[in-house]
Amino acid sequence: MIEYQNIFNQVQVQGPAELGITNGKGIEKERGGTPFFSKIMGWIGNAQIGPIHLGFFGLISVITGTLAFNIIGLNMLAQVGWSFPEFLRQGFWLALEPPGPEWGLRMPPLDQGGWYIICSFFLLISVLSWWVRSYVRASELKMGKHVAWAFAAAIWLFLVLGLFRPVLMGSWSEAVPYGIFPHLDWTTAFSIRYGNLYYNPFHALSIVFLYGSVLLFAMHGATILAVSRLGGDRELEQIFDRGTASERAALFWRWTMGFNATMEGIHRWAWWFAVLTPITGGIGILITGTLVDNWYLWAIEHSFAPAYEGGYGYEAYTP
Ligand code: 07D
Repeated sequence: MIEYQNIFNQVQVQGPAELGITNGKGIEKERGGTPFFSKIMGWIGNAQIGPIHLGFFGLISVITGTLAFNIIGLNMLAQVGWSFPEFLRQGFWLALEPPGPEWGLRMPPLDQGGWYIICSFFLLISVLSWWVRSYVRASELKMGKHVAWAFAAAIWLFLVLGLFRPVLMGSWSEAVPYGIFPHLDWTTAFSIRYGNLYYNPFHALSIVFLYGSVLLFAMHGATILAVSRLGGDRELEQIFDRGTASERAALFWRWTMGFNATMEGIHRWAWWFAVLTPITGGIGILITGTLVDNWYLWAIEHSFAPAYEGGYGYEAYTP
C-alpha cells in the first residue's frame, strides 16, 4: 500500500470564493479585486487569490517602496551610462552607496550620497507604514498583534543598521549600501574592520536563534505533515481533543527525547526564536564601533580567544 506522504503539496478542493468576515461597519467594502483561483499558488498555499485590503497605510507603503526601489534602479542605470544591457550584465555588482565620511550627518549633493539619503527616507516610511498596516489589519480582525511585534523585531535590526548606529557614529557613511554584492561586501568589511564579528557574543546569540529557528521549523513542519493524514493540520480541535493526531505527534517527541512541546506552546517557541534573532543581532551591531572597537581583542581580554605568540594583541593581553 502506498503511504500518504504529503511533503510538497496538499489536495486541492475548490468551492466558491471565500470573501472573508464582515464587522457590521463595512470593512468588507475596503477590500478590492475580484478573487480568482490559481492551481499553481494552490501548490504552495491557498489557491484563492484576492480580494486584498490596500487601505491608507498600504497605499503609502507601496508608493514610497516603489519610489525607493526606482531611485536605486535609476542610480544604478545612470552608473552604466543608461545602458540597459550593461545594467543587466553588471546588475549584481552595482550599488547606491551612502555618502562618504566627509559629510558626517549632513545632507550631501544628490550624486554624492544625496540620493541615498532620499531613498532611505522613503524606504523607512515604506517599512514603517507596512508595520502600521500589519497592526491595524490584526486589530480589525480582533487578532493578537504577534505578527506586528515580530515584524517590529526585524525593523529594530533594520533601524540599527541604517539609522541608530550611523547617528551614534556621527556619519551616514556607516550605513549599508543598496546593492546585491555591495551589501555583502559591506558585511564582510564590517566584520574585518571590527576584528571578526564571530567574537561578538550577540552575533553568536543571533546565530543561535537563527539556526534554532531553522531546527524548530523543521521539527514542527515535519511533525504536522507526519500527522496531517490523521487531521493534525486542523489545529484547534487537536488542542482540546484527546486521542488525536496531535496527541500522537506529542507522544512521538516525548518518546523520542523525553519532552514534548504542546500544540500551542510550539508556536511560542517558534515566535520567540524568530524574534530573538534580530533583537540580539541589533544589540550586537549597535555596540560595534560604539562600545567595542575590536571583537578579537575583546575576546582575548575576556579569555575566550587565544592570543597567538607574536600575534595581534599578544603583548597587550598576555600576562
Ligand atoms: C537584515 C533586517 C530586517 C529587514 C527589514 C526590511 C526591505 C525592503 C526594498 C530596497 C535578517 C528591510 C527592507 C527588505 C527592500 C527595497 C525597495 C534581518 C534583517 C525589516 N553570520 N553578520 C547576522 C551568520 C559572518 C555580519 C544575522 C552566520 C561573518 C554583519 C545572523 C554566519 C561576517 C551582520 C547572521 C555568519 C558577518 C551579521 C542576521 C556563518 C562577514 C549583521 C540576522 C555561518 C560575512 C547581522 C549581529 C537576521 C546582525 C548579521 C548569521 C558570518 C557579518 C544571525 C550563520 C563573520 C555585519 N549574521 N557574519 O535575521 O544582526 O537578518 O549581526 O558564517 O548586521 Mg553574520
